[in-house]
Amino acid sequence: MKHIFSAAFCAVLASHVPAIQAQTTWKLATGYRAESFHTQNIMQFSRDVEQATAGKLVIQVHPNNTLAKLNEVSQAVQQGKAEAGETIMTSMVKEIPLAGADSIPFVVGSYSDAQRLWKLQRPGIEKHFAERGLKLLYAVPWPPQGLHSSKPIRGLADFRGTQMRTYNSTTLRIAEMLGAKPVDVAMVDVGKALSEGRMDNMITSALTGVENKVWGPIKYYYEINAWFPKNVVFVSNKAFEALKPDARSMVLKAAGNAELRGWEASQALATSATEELRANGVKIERIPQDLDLEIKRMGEKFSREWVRSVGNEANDIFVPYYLRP
Ligand code: PCA
Repeated sequence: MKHIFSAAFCAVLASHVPAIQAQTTWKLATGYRAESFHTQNIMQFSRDVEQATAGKLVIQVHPNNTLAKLNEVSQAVQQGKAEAGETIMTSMVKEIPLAGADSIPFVVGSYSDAQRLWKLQRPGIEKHFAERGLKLLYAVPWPPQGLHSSKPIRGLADFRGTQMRTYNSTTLRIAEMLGAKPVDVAMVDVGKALSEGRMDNMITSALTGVENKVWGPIKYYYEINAWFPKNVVFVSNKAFEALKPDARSMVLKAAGNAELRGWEASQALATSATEELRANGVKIERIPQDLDLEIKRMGEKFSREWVRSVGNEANDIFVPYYLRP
């Protein structure tokens, strides 16, 4: 009886072979670790898509710069090396200056500000992505960017000549403004760079500090809430358009859910990561008021430079951003 059942089962399977052959696989490249909350969210997105499409669309996640380096992910997708990808949006500022709105210091001070900015920025970003053959799926912010340092920071002079870790052209410009020596270190190499004495300080989230176990070399963390950079997940238009319409809408629905889930996770981690730094002996301090004013002034200078270089598109998002409560 068991035998007959399995024979029948095999016959059913065999009759489904054409459907199995119609399976599509997308490779998704990211420069962040598999354990990162962004990557975990992508993996959930991939499972949701697989389930919704009954296995017809499989998204294979290639984390940790294995398929393409973080700053090259968008080119890799444009060139067809991967169908989909995730990168930090500011890694695309050279091609898409509007993406730089994500790391202008002291414009966005909370998750609700970050939501407002994203709503205003999204149509322009979608347009620029489309011009490059990319379809934007969703974006999720990192927790707010704070200052990690091996030495206490009491004034601007404490940055001068220090080795400041940078992760994109904006953090590079900020290091220059502070008179520090910029050192480009990928997120996944921060722990190594610290133990080798290649960096003294960095502006990034408390979470990135936790994920790289920076305690030891890093002794101070200042919650300056400088900006909320977003990671963006996208697919090549060609791969997206090759799907049947129902699968396309399933992908977009799963992407919408991934965006909501990601923003919630980011916000929860913003608090827990700072507490974890503290529990591991990092001193959580406030920067002195006059230094706070000075770096805010520097932020304004940076914004002016940015608005001037981007032009109308920058005004299109910042005028309504500042006018609406
Ligand atoms: N972590 C990433 C980008 C922003 C963040 O919080 C990094 O440090 O590279």
